[in-house]
Amino acid sequence: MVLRYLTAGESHGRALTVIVEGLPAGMPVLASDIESEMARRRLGYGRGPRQRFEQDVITLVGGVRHGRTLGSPISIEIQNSEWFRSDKWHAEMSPEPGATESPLTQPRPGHADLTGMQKYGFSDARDVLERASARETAARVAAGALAKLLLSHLGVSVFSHVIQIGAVRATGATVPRPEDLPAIDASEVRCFHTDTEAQMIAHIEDAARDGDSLGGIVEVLAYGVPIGLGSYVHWDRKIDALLAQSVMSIQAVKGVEIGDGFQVAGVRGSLAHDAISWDETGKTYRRETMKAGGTEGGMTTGEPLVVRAAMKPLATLNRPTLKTVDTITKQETVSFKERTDVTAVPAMGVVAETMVALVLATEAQRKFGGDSLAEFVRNARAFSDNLAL
Ligand code: EPS
Repeated sequence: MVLRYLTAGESHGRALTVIVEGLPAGMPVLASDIESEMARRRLGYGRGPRQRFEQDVITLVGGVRHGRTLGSPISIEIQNSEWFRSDKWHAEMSPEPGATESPLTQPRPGHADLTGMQKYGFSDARDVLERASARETAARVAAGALAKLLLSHLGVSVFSHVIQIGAVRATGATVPRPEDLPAIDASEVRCFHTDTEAQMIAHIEDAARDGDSLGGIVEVLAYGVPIGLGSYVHWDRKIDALLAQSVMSIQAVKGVEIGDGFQVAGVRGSLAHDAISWDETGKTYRRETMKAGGTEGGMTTGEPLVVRAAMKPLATLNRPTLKTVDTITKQETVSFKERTDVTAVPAMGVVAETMVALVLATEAQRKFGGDSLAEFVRNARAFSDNLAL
């Protein structure tokens, strides 16, 4: 059984839910393991007021007994603190028959609003935006926390750092390692190269002052990845394709790069590839550089995985200036105002880690199988201890 998961719930509804199926039995899990990952997603300078009160308290509804997975589907509920703070949303989001008194009819350019209304036949953009909202990523991170726990038993660490916010790009060339994660999380913009941190914060403050928003780029790194996850034999088994799809599915992500994907497109072949050498001490092959981002031919090479994600500036603006049309009057107007973040790039990094971890855990299970954690780990060890070359 490979890992699969499904999320449900709306941003201002009562709760989000996620069901994760396919984790082996016998894996230790604590609610606090999941909550601490979810707390990381709320980090980051430039987030809106909601992050100050969303608690992301979870209830493990099924699949875990006495602190260990049962091998059955794991069900997690994440209450939306917003719902319990006041009854403001109870009528607006009620599942009972009724109608809103204030439909949103000025769709935001760049958001799912207009096309979602056309596609599903809605006259209120709220019917779209409640599910299109990035609040849903809280549920993904809960699932990703389980994937990370599974991967930790293979010695795999997945983490991220911010390399660009708006026009400010981090300049450092050192690639962070898993032990650098506490320092990255301690940075207000989750930036490893802290010399650009102050500039990034000032850039966010400038945008906030103008009621505007900023995008940016994050880099996800995974160390300790087993050799041979994914395959070259079919388009839909290639690990780079699976990673690209998963990371691209994150709200507002418009670009995904594996390794130096876009940069190597501009250099000669003699300079574009990672030379192979033999490490006699570790009795293993090494790639001398990281240009391919840890994948060749749709398979992981065992080298660190590098996945970058570019996020567009959020389509919701605190001072709406984007031109749109009112869907009732068809008159020109500006998009409706919603409480919003100035930037969510640091949080998106945590979500991107999640998506990478979910792909790696799924593919590790596909390769190594096993119904119990012990069997899964034994199978993975047997493979790496008996590599043919
Ligand atoms: C979001 C808009 C904001 C963010 C929200 C995502 O919510 P609200 O409109 O209620 O202020 O805070 O993110 C979260 C709630 C979260 O937990 O990440 C959007 O439109 O995508």
